[in-house]
Amino acid sequence: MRVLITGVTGFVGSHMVDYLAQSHPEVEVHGIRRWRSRTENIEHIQSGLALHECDIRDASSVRDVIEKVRPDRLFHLAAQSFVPASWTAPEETLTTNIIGQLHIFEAVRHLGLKTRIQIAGSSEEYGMVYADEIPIKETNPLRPLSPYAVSKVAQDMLAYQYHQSYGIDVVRTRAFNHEGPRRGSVFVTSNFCRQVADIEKGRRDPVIHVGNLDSKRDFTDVRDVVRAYWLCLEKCKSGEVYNIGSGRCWQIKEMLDLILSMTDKAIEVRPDPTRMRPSDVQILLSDNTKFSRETGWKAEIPFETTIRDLLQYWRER
Ligand code: A2R
Repeated sequence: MRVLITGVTGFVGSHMVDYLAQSHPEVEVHGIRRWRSRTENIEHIQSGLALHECDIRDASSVRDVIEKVRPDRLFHLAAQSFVPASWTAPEETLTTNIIGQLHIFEAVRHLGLKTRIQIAGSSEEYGMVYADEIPIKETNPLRPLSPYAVSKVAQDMLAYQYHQSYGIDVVRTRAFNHEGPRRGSVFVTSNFCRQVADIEKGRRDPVIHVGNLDSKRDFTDVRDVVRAYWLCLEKCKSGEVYNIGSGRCWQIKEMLDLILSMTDKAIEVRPDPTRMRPSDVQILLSDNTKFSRETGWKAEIPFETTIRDLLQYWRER
């Protein structure tokens, strides 16, 4: 079986390669990277990954790679993935995420391939969620609150439409927060861990700068998430959408306290207005019943382990 991973140099993509190497070594793994992509997340992978140069915003480059690889399965993980950046660069976010995906579908369609495609949507699609809608089911209205969230809703709907109109074999996922080693330092868990590691190394004063600590998130270890993505393409129904999340909620403040409990340093917590989002989602908690029922998946890695591994990752850098 040939698998193509877009976004293989990213956080999730690199863990997907690790998962395949460990649990499905028979799979032939291909990935795309841009010529300027940072490759630090995949530098530990010595063999078993074929890299192809491709920018998903460029239709011909996408078509060339898909024609060359002719993948049986495709994990579409490439994206402008950072919510705050979508406020400052909305056009780039929408183009990369929506048009990039369109190029993949068009290539598969015109080449007449039977590729099974996983689309990485996000809990951000739900956006504005009311108290009586928690935990969030797939049937919940989508009320996106950022350009990033809008791009993910569009990816989701485009996948639905290409399945309905052309029979493209696609499974849509809406993953809730996923964390672990290699998480970009712009994301909250990783950012806090990095600040603590820097304080431990004496690189900064013992002050941690934080944004909104009140919001609540459903955190899942990235290693559980990539296993879920694999199961999606193994077992899930074409055209369907699935929430992927642990179903456990942590307040950002609790997460910060957990990180602070793992260091010997006395650290002051200081609010930073620049870290507040224009409109933040107060609570995101998944109802993962649909996915668990169809695949038997459940999150296995405790959040404490995820945070410990993430902190260790920054300590070693
Ligand atoms: O920016 P790069 O060259 O380092 O590669 C990133 C890739 N990517 C692209 N690849 C090809 N053409 C593009 N125009 C393009 N723009 C971005 O997507 C990187 O390899 C990956 C994104 O990695 P992360 O930012 O670490 O995202 P993460 O957390 O792995 O998220 C995976 C998926 C995304 O669809 C998220 O929106 C979703 O899960 O939550």
